[in-house]
Amino acid sequence: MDHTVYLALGSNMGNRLANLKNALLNLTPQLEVKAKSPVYETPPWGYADQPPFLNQCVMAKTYLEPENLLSHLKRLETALGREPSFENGPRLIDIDILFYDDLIVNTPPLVIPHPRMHARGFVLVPLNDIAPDALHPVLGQPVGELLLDVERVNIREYKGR
Ligand code: PH2
Ligand code: MG
Ligand code: MG
Repeated sequence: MDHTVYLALGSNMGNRLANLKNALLNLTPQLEVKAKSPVYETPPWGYADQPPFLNQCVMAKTYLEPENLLSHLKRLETALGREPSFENGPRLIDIDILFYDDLIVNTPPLVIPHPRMHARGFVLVPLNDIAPDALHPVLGQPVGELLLDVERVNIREYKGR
């Protein structure tokens, strides 16, 4: 478990909270989750005509190399019931790699840090709860500083129903 990774989870279909919980439970044994942010309800970004998302970030340790981590996460998304959608469209579960140590990778489909994370409140708000000082290896700024520049209207901690 010698690598530190930050992941972003999102769901806006079905039982959203259960989808996030199931995803976390199924990260093991390849990953050990060390910190979890609160869950936030967030307005859909990129394509407005869809239900609100629940979003959460976690820090985990893993022995998987980046390519194998990506395959593990994609396999898990499918196992949890995710079906193909369109770009920014509704999804049962999305698990994105934000940071992998301080590595920079640009070999699509693997792009680390996540290419749009620094502009998205639904990522930075929960990430800031667990890692305000984590440095974005491309931009050289800590998460807490990136957060100052993003829209965070209607991003609220989700208390469930
Ligand atoms: N994910 C997207 C597109 N838009 N909006 C919110 N609020 N949360 C998401 O996780 C999200 C999104 C594509 O992955
Ligand atoms: Mg994704
Ligand atoms: Mg995503």
